[in-house]
Amino acid sequence: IKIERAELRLVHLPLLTPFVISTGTMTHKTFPLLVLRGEGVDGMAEGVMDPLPDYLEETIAGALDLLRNAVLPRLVGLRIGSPSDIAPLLAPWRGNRMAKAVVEMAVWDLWARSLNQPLCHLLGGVRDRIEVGVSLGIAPLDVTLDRIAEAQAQGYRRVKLKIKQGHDLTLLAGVRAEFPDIKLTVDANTDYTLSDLPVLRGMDAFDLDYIEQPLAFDDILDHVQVQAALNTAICLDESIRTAKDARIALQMGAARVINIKVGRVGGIAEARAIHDVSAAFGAPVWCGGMLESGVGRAHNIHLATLPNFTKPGDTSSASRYFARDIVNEPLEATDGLMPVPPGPGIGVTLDHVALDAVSEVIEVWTA
Ligand code: OSB
Ligand code: MG
Repeated sequence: IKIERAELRLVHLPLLTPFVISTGTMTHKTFPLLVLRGEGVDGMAEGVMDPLPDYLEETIAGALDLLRNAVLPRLVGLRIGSPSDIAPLLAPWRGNRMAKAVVEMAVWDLWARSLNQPLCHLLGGVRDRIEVGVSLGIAPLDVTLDRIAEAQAQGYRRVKLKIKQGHDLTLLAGVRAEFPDIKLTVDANTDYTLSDLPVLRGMDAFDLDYIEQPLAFDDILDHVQVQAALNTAICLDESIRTAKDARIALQMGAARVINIKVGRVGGIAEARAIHDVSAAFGAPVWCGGMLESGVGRAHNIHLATLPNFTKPGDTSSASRYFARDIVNEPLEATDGLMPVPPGPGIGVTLDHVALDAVSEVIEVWTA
């Protein structure tokens, strides 16, 4: 397929509820959206980098610069036989995996649509709906208890609580007093250090399925010490950018579970490689989220149909995040199961009226 046109937009979508994690508060989801066209079909993807580098190093400004100046001018006009054909365009540039993922994922969607195949079929997915839970931001105990009760009533398969220093063991005791049996996890988004080992060890008392990313975003080695000191499994998110990172982390015992976010690791090829190396180590993976719009959400759902995604992911109903999404298809879970949107590619189409109201076109390239 020949890539005939690329349109890069910046989308600014208000969140229904501010999302609070240890590193800060999000009130809007701002992201670059890339739409590629070829042979009469559109392929699309969104970026998961933030306005400021508070989750990982990449920023929206940096990503737009790389895409506009280095990648997209060379992508448009290219004829590809499969998504791996764009690798030479991305390989020269160091890091910037979130920016690269936007391009790679849009090419996969375009390719799948040109073949009239759902993306999950081309990936080797093994299910047509995925198990999902909710990720609950930092809030007082009473608010958290109400949110858990609501998630339980809606059938979500696990609850992940955001924690930070000083908002951890007491919160967990309060939650376990009300909900002794729910599948529960916590995510520290890097807020602890090795000197907090006693607090982390205290979490063993709460029957957590795993503790996500307790230490620094660029650490693997110190997590080995945490994992060795705890009964609870450690899950790595920020620390894992590549299949090599995953291999080293699992080999050294830094974690027993991996959170795969396709937008974090540079795209579908790297996400599959992380999935495969984790399976080889007998380590389950699950699909994380970055509060994506329907475009990124649909990509996540398709990826999570791969066989080793055996723990519930973060891809909950779009209506939990946004009053109005930018895609036409509702992405809603029932009984904790999110159906794969059917149809070619990622299975969703842009709602252009909704999109125009919340976005600006940054640049368009044509062959
Ligand atoms: O660490 O998983 C994370 C959101 C923004 C930044 C980091 C994270 C998250 C989430 C939200 O946990 C998951 C979701 O509901 O999309
Ligand atoms: Mg996380």
